[in-house]
Amino acid sequence: AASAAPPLPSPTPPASTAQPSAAPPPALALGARTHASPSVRLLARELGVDLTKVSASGPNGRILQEDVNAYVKAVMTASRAPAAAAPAALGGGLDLLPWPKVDFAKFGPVEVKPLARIKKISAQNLARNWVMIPAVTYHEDADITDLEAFRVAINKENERSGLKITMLAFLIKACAFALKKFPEFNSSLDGDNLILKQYVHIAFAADTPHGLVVPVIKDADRKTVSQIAVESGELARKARDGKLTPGEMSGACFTISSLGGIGGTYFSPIINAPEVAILGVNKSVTKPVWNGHEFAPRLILPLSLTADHRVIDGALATRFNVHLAQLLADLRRVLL
Ligand code: CAO
Repeated sequence: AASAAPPLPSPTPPASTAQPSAAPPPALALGARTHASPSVRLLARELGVDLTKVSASGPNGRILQEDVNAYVKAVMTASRAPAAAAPAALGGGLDLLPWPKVDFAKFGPVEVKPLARIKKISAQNLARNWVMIPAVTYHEDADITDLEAFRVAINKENERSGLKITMLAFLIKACAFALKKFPEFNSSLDGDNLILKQYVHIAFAADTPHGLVVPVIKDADRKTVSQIAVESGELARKARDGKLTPGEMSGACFTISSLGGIGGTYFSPIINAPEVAILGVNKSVTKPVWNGHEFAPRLILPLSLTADHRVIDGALATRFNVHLAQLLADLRRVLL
């Protein structure tokens, strides 16, 4: 299940409120470019600092010399802290074996291809989220027969205007509604506190030639499905062109990772910390469903919800899933 994850690639803009205070400052959001003067770049090179991991405090996101110094200081502090706080021998550390070093060329020809910058940042976020979040994935099927018929009819009506409503837009709207009903899903852990957000910003994973990025639809609860369709289309286009700004990739409360245009049945997306849940969606298929008298063909959308068990237990997660499936089965429920 982990293999398909990523969502979220957690291309998580890493500003996690749950990070220990000794941790290095948050890195740049995915897609951001580093701005720094030649002297600061030289200093970073001398100290072996990767500028993409340094928080900028200068104008227009420029990285200053003191930012590099602060980063180095934080790394040094963090590297001492865990040893003192949680010695591996006491079970607090992961105490993992080193990564296997294999000379693959001994077994046949190979090609070495450096990871793209987005993939490198995603990898670090994913690894942290994978080991730090006790996550469980819950599956549900939503009957979207009527919703898809409605979507097709509306798109036909709007053919001339060019407005195309996607299933993703309906999913974002339904999730926004469900997040308001289940506020724990719209929260973040901050130490012993749960931060409940009174805004509903929903991110969606967008596949691009450079890697996965996660643009955010702000205030999705206050937008119409048409507005969400237009905005998500524009954000996905910007993502593909590598033009998303850090602001367009930050502030998310919840993420949707839709593989519906590709296929699949179910998967286990990785939560994008400091969010507490993520919804994975695969391709809808027509299945025979017993209606009490006979098997009827229904269009079924597979949902995979991964939730942080520290905040959301199995009963709550299943209630959320059932509610979401009911909304998608009959979106008139959002009017109630
Ligand atoms: N079931 C069946 N068909 C679906 C579907 C679903 N759940 N979701 C989309 N489709 C269809 C669409 O209707 C569209 O068909 P038409 O061209 O006939 O209208 C086709 O699949 C392509 O859709 P799409 O995926 O390009 O568009 P979208 O609006 O649904 O999604 C976006 C936009 C940005 C989410 C998508 O382009 C993308 O990048 N998806 C990948 C995300 C990803 O990689 N997630 C995994 C992260 S974990 O590693």
